[in-house]
Amino acid sequence: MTYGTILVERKDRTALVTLNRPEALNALNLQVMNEVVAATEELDRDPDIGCIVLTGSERAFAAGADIKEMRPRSYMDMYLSDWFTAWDRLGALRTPTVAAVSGYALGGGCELAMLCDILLASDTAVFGQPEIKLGVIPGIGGSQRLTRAVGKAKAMELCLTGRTMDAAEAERAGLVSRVVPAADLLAEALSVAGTVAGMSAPVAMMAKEAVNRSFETTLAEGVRFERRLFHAVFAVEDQKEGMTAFAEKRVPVFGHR
Ligand code: CO8
Repeated sequence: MTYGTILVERKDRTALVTLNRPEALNALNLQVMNEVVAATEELDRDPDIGCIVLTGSERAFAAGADIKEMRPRSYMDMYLSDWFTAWDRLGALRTPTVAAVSGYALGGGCELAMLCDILLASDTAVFGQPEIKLGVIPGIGGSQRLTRAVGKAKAMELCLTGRTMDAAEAERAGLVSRVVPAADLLAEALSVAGTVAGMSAPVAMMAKEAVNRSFETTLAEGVRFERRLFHAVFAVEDQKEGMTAFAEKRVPVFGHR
């Protein structure tokens, strides 16, 4: 399938989805949303894909939702179309995802990065929720996910003043897992994705599900959920393979369902 605003490439068990609207710094319009969701859901259904990397350009991961597209909309347009609700489906993918962020990740761009499971940043990355400067607020989960990621103090300041964070501050605050030089970002993201894709696919899905559950529930319920999943991995052949390979001092070969 070909798309107008994204590029999709596959390499071994990983897939790379690149936002490709350079003229608008990858601003997220409806077409981008529909294409990213369609492409990633197709990849999610593909048993040969074990991890998906989402990236933009060196200048911009995404400079936010498309302001020009939103500007004339009425309340009824937004409410009745449930504007941007499809982005939730990206967060619901079962295949692990990696955001490789270089340059601007503002507004919806920051929210898009936070919808991914692992967030790697280049040293040029800039994060923020500057919607307030446009007279609006975050609308793809930014007020919730940023607060969970960096805490109330910083999230409140970013959402109320529109101030942005550079990569070093984002790493200190816990928003990103690592910062790498811009020239190495994609290779590093694909390497991380390759590592994840080399694990047992069902077990990686369970690990992802368990970590994500921590955002939704109490500690006691989350630990209980984790324990039930932990018990469940003993029904996956890859558990035998992983532990047998350790005992036999060899590299495990996963892929047993
Ligand atoms: N939307 C539309 N077009 C954009 C956007 C955007 N978010 N960002 C940049 N562009 C366009 C510019 O208009 C410009 O186009 P043109 O050449 O036709 O004028 C082109 O991209 C290049 O941009 P600049 O010339 O502005 O480049 P600079 O290097 O001077 O500045 C910035 C880069 C600082 C990133 C600047 O472009 C900027 O401030 N962009 C807007 C950032 C922003 O406010 N993002 C938040 C948007 S609102 C949002 O994301 C809400 C999400 C929730 C919605 C949910 C609804 C339910």
